[in-house]
Amino acid sequence: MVDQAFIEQQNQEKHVQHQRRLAYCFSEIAHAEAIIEQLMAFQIAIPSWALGAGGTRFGRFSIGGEPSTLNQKIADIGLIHALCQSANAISLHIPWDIPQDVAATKQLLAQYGLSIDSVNSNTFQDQANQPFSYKFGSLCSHQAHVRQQAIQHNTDCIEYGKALGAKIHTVWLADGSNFPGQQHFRHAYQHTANSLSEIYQSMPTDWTMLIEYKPYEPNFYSMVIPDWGTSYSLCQQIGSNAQVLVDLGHHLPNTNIEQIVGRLTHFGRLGGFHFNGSMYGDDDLTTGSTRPFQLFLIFNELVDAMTDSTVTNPPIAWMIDASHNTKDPIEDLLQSVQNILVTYAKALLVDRAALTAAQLNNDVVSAEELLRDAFATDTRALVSEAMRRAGGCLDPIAAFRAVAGRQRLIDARGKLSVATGL
Ligand SMILES: [Mn+2]
Repeated sequence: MVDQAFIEQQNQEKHVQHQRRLAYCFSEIAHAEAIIEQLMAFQIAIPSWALGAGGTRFGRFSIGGEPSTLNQKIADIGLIHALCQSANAISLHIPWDIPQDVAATKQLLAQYGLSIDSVNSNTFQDQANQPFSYKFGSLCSHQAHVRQQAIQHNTDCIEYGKALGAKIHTVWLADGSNFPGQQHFRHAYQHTANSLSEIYQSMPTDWTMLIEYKPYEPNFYSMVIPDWGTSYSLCQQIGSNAQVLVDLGHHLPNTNIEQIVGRLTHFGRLGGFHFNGSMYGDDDLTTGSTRPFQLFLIFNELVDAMTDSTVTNPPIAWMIDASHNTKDPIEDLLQSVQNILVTYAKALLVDRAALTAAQLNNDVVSAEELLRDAFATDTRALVSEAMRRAGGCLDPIAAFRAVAGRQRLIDARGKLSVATGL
C-alpha cells in the first residue's frame, strides 16, 4: 500500500515543521542523538488479534476491511511497520493463527521485514472437536484428562512457534472460580505449577516461557494467577527461562505498577511486557491514552533497570496487547507505538546521577522535579526523526489517512470481513 516514494513525499510535506521542532530538541537535550538511536532500536511486537475490532459482551462493531486470514494480518502489521519502522515482530495466538503453509508464511514475513517472536496458547475457550471442556479450568483442573489436553495444546503451540522461528511461549490462564467453595485454592495452584513445568520441559532451551497474571475476569471470585507474586513463585519453581509478564491492563485501579516493575527487574524475572491502557482493569485501550504520567513512571523504572549494570534482568519482550471496538485498529496501534516511544524517550532524559543524589540527600522535591522535568519535555520530534531515519514516516497516522488505508482495505476485503479473535 505504501512505497518509499510515497513515504518520502509525505515526509517532504512535513519537513520544515519537523526541522524546527527537531532543532528545539537538540538545543534542549544534550544527548538527543543517542536517544534517537535508542528509539530506532526499540521494536514492539504487534499481536495478530489486535487488527480487528474487539468485542465486549454487549456488542462488536466491525471497522470494515478486517483481516480474516493470517496472511492478511501479516499484511496489516507489515503496513504498520512500513509506516513507523518500530513494529517488526508478530505475536501469534493459537489456534486462531495456525499457519497453513509454513514456508509461504515465512516468505511473506520476510517480504515485510517481520518475524514471529512469540506464540500464545488459548485454553480460555473450547475449540470445535475438543474432547474436554475448559469451563471449570484448564492447567489447574482437578481432572487429569483436562490438564493433559491443555498441556498438549501448549506443546502444540510451541511446535508451531518452532517452525516459524519464535522464541517465546506466553501463557495466560483464565482459570479461576466464580463462587466461594468452587475451587480448592492450594490444589488448583499446585496443578497449575505441575502443568506449567511439564510444558516447560517440552520447550527448547533457548526459549522463554512468559507467565501472565490478571486479578479478575473471566472469573470474578478468584483467579489461579491473580498477581505478580503468584507468577513469580511459579517461575521460581519452573526454571530460569520462566519469566513474569506484566500486562499494564491486568491491575486493579491505583496499583503501583512501576514498583512491580522495580521488584521484578530486581529479581531478574521481568521477561515480557504488554502495553495498553488501564482505566479500570483489562480494558485494552490505547497505551498512554489516559494516564501518560503513570506510563512515564513505569518507563522510568524500566530504563533505570536497563541502564544499571548490577541488574541481571534479561532483555524484555515488548508487545502491544490492545483490542477494542472504538477506533480503527491500525490507527490505534500507530498511536500506541508513538505514545510508547515518546514516553521511553522522556524516561531516557532523566538525569539518573542527579536523581540518585537527591534520593541520598532525602531531597524529595528535587527528586520529584527531576522526573517532572523529563516528563514535561516534548520528545515527539525525536520519535519522528527516529522513524524517518529508519525509513518510516514522520507522521504515520497522517500517512495512513493520506493513502486512504482503511477504505482500500474495505475495498479489498469487504465491509463485513471479521478478524478471528475476541
Ligand atoms: Mn496481555
